[in-house]
Amino acid sequence: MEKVKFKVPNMECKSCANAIEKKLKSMAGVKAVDIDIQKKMISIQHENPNLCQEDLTCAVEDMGYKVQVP
Ligand SMILES: [Cu+2]
Repeated sequence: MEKVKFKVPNMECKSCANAIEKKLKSMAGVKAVDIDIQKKMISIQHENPNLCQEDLTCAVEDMGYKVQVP
């Protein structure tokens, strides 16, 4: 299982988080998406060897959010 973690500074509320979670969970191999709105952190667990961190961050950026990779 691969773990990917990044920050989305302009994710402000529950509906943003829900939309992002739904999008990420629709991607192949994504098993779990954990979002901390207070810390604006997203943790993803997936088991798709072809899925790289950029695929995940780009999907979030395409929705109009900014992404910071620690
Ligand atoms: Cu929002």
